[in-house]
Amino acid sequence: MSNIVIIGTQWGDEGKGKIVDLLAEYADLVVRFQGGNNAGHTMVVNGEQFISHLVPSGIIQGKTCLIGNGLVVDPAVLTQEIDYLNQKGINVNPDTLKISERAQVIMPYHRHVDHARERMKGDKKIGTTGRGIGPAYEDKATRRGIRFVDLIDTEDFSEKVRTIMEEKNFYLKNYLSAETLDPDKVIEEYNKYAEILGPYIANVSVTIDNAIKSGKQVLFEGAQGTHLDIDHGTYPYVTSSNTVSGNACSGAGIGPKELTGVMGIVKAYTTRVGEGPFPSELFDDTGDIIQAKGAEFGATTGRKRRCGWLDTIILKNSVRLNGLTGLVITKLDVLGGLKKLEICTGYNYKGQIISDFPASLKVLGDCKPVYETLPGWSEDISGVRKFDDLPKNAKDYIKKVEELAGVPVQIVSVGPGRNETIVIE
Ligand code: 2SA
Ligand code: GDP
Ligand code: MG
Repeated sequence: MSNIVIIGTQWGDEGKGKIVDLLAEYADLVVRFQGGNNAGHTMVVNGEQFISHLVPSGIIQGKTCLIGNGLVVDPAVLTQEIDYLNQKGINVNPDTLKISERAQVIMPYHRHVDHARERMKGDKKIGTTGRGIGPAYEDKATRRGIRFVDLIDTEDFSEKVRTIMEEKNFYLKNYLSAETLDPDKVIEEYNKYAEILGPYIANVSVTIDNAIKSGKQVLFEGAQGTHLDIDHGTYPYVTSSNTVSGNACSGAGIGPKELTGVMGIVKAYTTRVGEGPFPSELFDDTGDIIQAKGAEFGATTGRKRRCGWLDTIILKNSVRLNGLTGLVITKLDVLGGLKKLEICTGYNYKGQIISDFPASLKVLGDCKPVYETLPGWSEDISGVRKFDDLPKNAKDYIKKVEELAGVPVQIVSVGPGRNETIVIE
């Protein structure tokens, strides 16, 4: 390993947390570079489950974890998460966790605006996580955001918050018919976070640069998935950050020549949480079986995830957009027991076969998946640790994914536990 980026190839929840935790054994630093506490990354070690929203998944392996400048961070959630992890015996302190001074701070009005907008949109809602992610990135882009370096400058912070909140309260009240917020209370609450989190704030870009220069290995942890990317996803049904591998550079503050590989995590089937098109979605018993067996519920909001067959149009889009050098197939165990498995290999759009992911949601909405059918397997594969010990049909499924993607499958995950893993030599 050297400096590898871990990316979700689908619509998130591919099992990035598990794989980052697994690979963190070989890393010195683990860095998040985008998103916020919309993410929910699950790790299971010796039967114990950990869910992290902001702290990189390398923390369980005791690695130094960095929150890059590209994130929007809710300090209320981060302080709670630090406490939660420490209570579980994981050592989180200013030596093991650093927050970029340039990361954006999620404020209570971001959450309020997120909720109120979704409410107003009714059935046209995006299905956001309600964590204020979009409004925080919006303020960053319009240069009204507050960064961690601003949070700890308490005098300036109060002034900034008062000015911004005049506008926010006007907007909340008059445009969104939502509750307004008291700036004094917000300032008081956030001054407490500044005190707690102050020692964690650092120049993360310099920390990474120094580590790379001294021969250390860095793992970059993507959140959400490629098709939730603000530029390349199913816009507007996307999140508000770039989720593709290229953003590991700008969101962590390093140059592209430092990256040595990009590993794409692909769930053996497809899931999506929130609204938006999903060509291979299943609305039948098979979809329900996968949802139940895969325990497909949002790790942040608890929402039921929509389920469907593996879509290799999406996978190939991810291969190109992220420059994938390797694949990890997760949740292969979940497909066990299904008589036949479908893999989407093309879209039929009004009688024409499309093999590139369309930008227009109208076109995507009219695309019917073209499937290749493969035989399933009945065995429970969760105890398998070697590729050769898998049932033939499971091996054929993996080889088919590899052939369609044109990228080698390096790891197969057969259960949520760290050890429920097959490394392909
Ligand atoms: P947002 O909150 O503005 O980022 O929402 C915009 C869209 O992005 C989707 N999104 C996600 N999709 C999958 N998983 C995510 N994390 C959680 C998880 C989700 C949960 O790990 O399960 O618990 O509901 C995540 N975060 C954002 C979101 O559903 C919208 O479609
Ligand atoms: P992330 O956002 O990509 O980190 O994924 P999530 O943690 O939101 O969702 C993945 C879920 O699948 C979690 O509950 C994991 O514990 C679980 N999981 C990961 N890999 C496997 C696997 O190979 N098999 C099974 N059955 N569950 C898995
Ligand atoms: Mg998740």
